[in-house]
Amino acid sequence: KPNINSNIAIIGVPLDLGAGTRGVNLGPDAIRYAGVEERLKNIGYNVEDLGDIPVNRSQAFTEPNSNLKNLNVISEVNSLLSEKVFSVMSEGKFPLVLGGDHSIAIGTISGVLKYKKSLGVIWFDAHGDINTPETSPSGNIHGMPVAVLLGLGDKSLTKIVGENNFLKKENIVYIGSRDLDSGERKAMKEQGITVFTMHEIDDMGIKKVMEEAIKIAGDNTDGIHVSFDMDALDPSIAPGTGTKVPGGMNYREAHYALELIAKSEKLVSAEFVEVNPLLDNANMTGKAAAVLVGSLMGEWLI
Ligand code: EXY
Ligand code: MN
Ligand code: MN
Ligand code: MN
Repeated sequence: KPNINSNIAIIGVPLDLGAGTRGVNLGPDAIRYAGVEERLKNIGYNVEDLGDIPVNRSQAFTEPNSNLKNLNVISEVNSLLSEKVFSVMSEGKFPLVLGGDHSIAIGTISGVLKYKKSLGVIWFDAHGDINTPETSPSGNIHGMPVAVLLGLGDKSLTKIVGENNFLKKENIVYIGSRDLDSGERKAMKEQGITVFTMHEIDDMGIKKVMEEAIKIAGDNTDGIHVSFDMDALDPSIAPGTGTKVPGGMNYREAHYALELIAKSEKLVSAEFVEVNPLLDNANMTGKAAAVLVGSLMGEWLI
């Protein structure tokens, strides 16, 4: 095993209200049924599954034309998740969060930030997820978590992170981007965030990209969090996700990228999101997530 905390706590977040397409709430069980826990136990981790964060759907879809759809339920779920992640880390465990739509990164990462003040984040995604309610073309909050973590956007979301607790823009790095909105490009430029799009992966190769990404997220920080949106992968290997974009990372690029993070020995927490079994083919995407977790946690080491 690489030098990663050997006690893992799995937290499921069956939330799809941040997405425009239904069904990603079934993602945590899809990853569980793909055998993620057994995989980790086989390589020597102690794993406990803490079950799911409750999602109260009775208040959902009351404001379909809002530019912050389902804000109330999403804030509530993320507050609970943030507290859960913080308490898991305080108990000396590694939080492995299974989504759910990507809005749950607000809860996961804010929880980690309460424990590791200076955190680096590697964000694998076809998208930027850095819209604000003003720039969002959809009002879907899964397109906004990075903005919230940097302190931008609606108060009821940024307050979950906390005034003095925001992620630092120099500590986040994107991998696999290929579908950015114009407001997102502007925000990324203004903030000076490092973005390795698919072009850079083609150009530099995934090894070089990851070496730089691990430097940005890992040097002078208290550790690295991996936020892995399954739509970073090419849709041919991960069809079960709601916002597919052609031309994504191939199988070995994704695995090798996560293996290099394992090797860095800086990993402190992770989340895998946007698995939608309703759009999938025999749980291909849930299985892909479970196997990627293995690579991130050092399953490839002999
Ligand atoms: N950028 C688009 C929006 O904000 O609506 C699409 C966002 C998709 C977000 C997916 C989960 O990464
Ligand atoms: Mn995303
Ligand atoms: Mn995405
Ligand atoms: Mn986007």
